[in-house]
Amino acid sequence: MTITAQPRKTTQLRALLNSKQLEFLIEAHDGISAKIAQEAGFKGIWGSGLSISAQLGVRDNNEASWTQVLEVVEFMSDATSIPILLDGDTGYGNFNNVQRLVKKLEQRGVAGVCIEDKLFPKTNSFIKGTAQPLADMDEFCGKIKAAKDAQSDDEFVLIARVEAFIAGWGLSEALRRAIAYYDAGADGILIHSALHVPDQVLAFKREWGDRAPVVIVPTKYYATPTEVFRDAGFSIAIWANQLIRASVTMTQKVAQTLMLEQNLLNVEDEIVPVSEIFRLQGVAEHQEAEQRYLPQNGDCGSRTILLAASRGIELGEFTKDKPKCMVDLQGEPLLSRIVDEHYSVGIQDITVVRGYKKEVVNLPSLDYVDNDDYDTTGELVSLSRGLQELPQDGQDWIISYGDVLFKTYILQMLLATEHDFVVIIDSSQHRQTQQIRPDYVACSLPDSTQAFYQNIYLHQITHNLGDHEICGLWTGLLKVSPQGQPGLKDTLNTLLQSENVRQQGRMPTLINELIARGYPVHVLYIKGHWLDIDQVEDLFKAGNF
Ligand code: SPV
Ligand code: MG
Repeated sequence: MTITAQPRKTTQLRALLNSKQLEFLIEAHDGISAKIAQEAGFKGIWGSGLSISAQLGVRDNNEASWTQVLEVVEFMSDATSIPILLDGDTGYGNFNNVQRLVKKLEQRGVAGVCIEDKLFPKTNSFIKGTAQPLADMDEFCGKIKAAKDAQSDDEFVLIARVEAFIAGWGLSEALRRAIAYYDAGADGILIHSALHVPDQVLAFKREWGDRAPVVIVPTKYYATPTEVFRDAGFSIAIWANQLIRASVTMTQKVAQTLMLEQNLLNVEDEIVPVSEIFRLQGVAEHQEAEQRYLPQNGDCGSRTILLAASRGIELGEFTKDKPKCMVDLQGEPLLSRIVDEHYSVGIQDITVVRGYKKEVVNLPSLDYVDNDDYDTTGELVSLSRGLQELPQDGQDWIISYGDVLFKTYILQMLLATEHDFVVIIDSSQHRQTQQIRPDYVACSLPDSTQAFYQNIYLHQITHNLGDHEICGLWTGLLKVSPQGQPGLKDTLNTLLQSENVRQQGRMPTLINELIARGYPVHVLYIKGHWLDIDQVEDLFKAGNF
């Protein structure tokens, strides 16, 4: 496959200028409007002096300094791959200033500049145009020569803008000047007119012929069919201020609505979502770059799914208006403590499955999935909802509950394992647990110093074990590797075909079924250092945990 490099921006602009068909430039005034112009399909951008000054909140009278304009146009250039023709006003000074301008524009990737034959500081052509003196023609020719001599890229474009009609002069003065500017080296002529009809620019073009490309700005004679410009043989038509006007229209409308209504409802559907701003800013590209360039030890490559849909009725009044995961632990919600534990071991992606009083489960930077049937379904339905939303991004899944706290070393141990299914078992918990149906486990080997060096497999999780069979209590933590994830999903989906499982199915049912299907589930033993918030007194324990 051959990769064709895009032509230089200067080459692109020159091609537009010399194209046999009518081409269009659209005004842009900042990075985002430039990007939008490019995405709309325009082949080039007009860096409008009017629009850039307007977006800076100043008049089009050279109130913004030329370096301030340069800064803006640099952002526009960086945001796009199409060429920009900068409206360089009168060149911001004499021949010397024009030379410096051209050099700086080339450095910033701007493909061309248009300079007009008025005096610095200029005024916009549509404000008392006839009161504006024109530049001395010979002095302006000197500027054109200076600009052409300053460019280091042969393709850099210099357009000379003739303001004779604007200043009240007739066709012969316009032609006299255009010829002089062309002879001085201009690559094209912009002939400007403030009439509501295109008569002046058409008359000019008839007399001018095809000596050099002619550019027009039909702001005032906007009603003219574009065919007229095509037939007349103009090179480029510039839509010179429509994007700033469009943004002012919407900005005024939204600001006024919000002022009046003090509510976002009536504007939300009228404006782009924040995600569109992110897209235009290139957030996706940045995220990819982070993967490539940032040390990955910050993000351990695991995602946690926290099952937190149930109320936690055992906590009585504490969970009247919030679910258990949001109960207060010394001034912060339980969920916040759990999230901090996960962050501290480098788990940055956390999905919380909400249900009861979901609206108050709203900590920032977490992904949320809702099980609105939390009242009539069990935790396996919540898990299934959560898993449906997860990207297939090669991360391990840590599945846990939204009401269990762990010392961080336990999470670290779990992250360090490489098996497909791993559970954390507390071997210090035997008959003393207060749970009604405790999740006791039978394993291939009870905890001991030897067990530390061996692969230990889970046989079963059930409350129904004889004393001698119990190797400990399942803590609620399960890790599933990317290789194990399809098996987990498949097993879960099969189980959920049973109405009984949908209503009451718990995680142990799923883990037991994985074992029954032949998936090895590895055991990591711990002794304490975790806390399941089941009763009111646990809240006090958790405060000191
Ligand atoms: C601009 O867009 O700044 C122009 C065109 O120079 S006009 O406003 O018509 O003068
Ligand atoms: Mg201008």
